[in-house]
Amino acid sequence: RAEADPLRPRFHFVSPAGWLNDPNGVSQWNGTYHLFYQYNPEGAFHHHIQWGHATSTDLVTWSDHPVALAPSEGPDAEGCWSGVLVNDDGTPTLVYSGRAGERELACVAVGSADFSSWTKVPENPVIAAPPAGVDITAYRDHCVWREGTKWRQLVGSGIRGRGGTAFLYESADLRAWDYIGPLFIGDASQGASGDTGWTGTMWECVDLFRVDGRPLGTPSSADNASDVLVFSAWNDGETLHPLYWTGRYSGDSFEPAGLHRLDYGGRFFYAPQSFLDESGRRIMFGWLQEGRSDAAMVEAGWSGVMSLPRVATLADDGTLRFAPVPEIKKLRRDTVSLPGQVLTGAGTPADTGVSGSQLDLELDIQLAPGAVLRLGLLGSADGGANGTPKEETVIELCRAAEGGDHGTLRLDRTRSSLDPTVDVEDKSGPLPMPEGRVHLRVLLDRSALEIFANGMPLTARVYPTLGGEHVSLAASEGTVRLLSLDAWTMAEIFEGSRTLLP
Ligand code: DQQ
Repeated sequence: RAEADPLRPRFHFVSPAGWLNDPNGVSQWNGTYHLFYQYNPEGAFHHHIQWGHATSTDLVTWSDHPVALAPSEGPDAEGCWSGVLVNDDGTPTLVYSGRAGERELACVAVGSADFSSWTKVPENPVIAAPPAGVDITAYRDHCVWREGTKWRQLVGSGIRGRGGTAFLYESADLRAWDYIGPLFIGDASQGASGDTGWTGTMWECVDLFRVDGRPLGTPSSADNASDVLVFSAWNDGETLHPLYWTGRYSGDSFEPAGLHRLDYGGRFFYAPQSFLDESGRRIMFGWLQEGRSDAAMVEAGWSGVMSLPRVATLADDGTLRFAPVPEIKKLRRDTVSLPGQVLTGAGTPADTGVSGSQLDLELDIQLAPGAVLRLGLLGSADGGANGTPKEETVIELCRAAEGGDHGTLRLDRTRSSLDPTVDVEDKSGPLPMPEGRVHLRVLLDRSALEIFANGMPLTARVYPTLGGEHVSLAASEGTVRLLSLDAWTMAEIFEGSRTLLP
């Protein structure tokens, strides 16, 4: 059933069956990439969560492996929630949140050298309780790293009435942990949008790293914004969006410099986790959650998509930029290129000759002040009243009327589906565009859509019902110079049917 679903992605990683959420234990080990994920093979709902496991040698195609962790009697009886993989002097070791009695505590499992079997350590839970005397909202998920001769760990949490936080711990052996204190405490009312609750009552899946690839805690040069703390803002049960603080981690605390949105798709790129690969790239995966109802997910038989791996780099302004790993280009097949041309607001849409629902598009564009480029995807053949397709998902690039280097990236999903039960909320965010120039990359994979405009990501889900595949391009305002457009259909990464691994 799931395999036949036309909305199921074909070149993104999805679980063999049932439910998938957060990426876990993302890493590279002797050349092989490992992706673990929150998994329920029993059905497309979040329950009795296990750790699915897949490996890759190229970050493009994936091989399934048996489940690495499953709940068992004890501190993870109700679920093996999110966590990380670390290299403990050659031994692959998982640090994760065991769930039992509706609370989560840190647990550890050690792997065999070939990653095929995992043994939970007798010391579990390795941290017996959250810090005493603090009124916490929740407490789970782990970021673990080596610093000097010790291990350090962050556990995501929140302090009631104050805001999200991450508690810092230290250990010599990953088994016995000393509590140090909160790394720092966010202000729940603080935020890029000024909205109350923007940073959440709790920070899920905290991920602290140095963007220059050097180990955390090593002294750095004069610039004071080289550390990044990624978290997923969670508001009393509601998944809000991924955010990051730039700042400086030193000693036992983090001095924040700025707060930023990680992906303009908000909750559609949730619970990201990153790692440094053997070539020194900071690679991040995120969970593309669904925008359809619980009942529709169960009915479909599958839920959740893993993002394509994306590389994070630091821009001159001290914030992050992202691009899908170049390896993904291996999947490119038939290509269509459009000659450079000028599009004007009054003119008819350009005939792209591009169609498909599994596409990689690359465009270089120059926008005049006030101009708007409109790229339509998944357009249905039959038109509505005014001749526009009955269904269409529209990406817009808008340059500020006064010109300059600023504009907006917008995803208009309001006509993306005739199904009234799916999420079609608008998504948008500010887009730096030096002198009106934009490099736009769009990866469309059935219901999964990843957009990168000058490195600013916007990830979302769309649920067309009419099977439309038309790609349209037009200037809806002002003058847009299309410098180049190249499009490819993308190959599938899973051939035949996958075995449901227990
Ligand atoms: N999902 C996990 C938690 C995490 C949340 C449970 C984020 O560990 O906080 O599946 O999506």
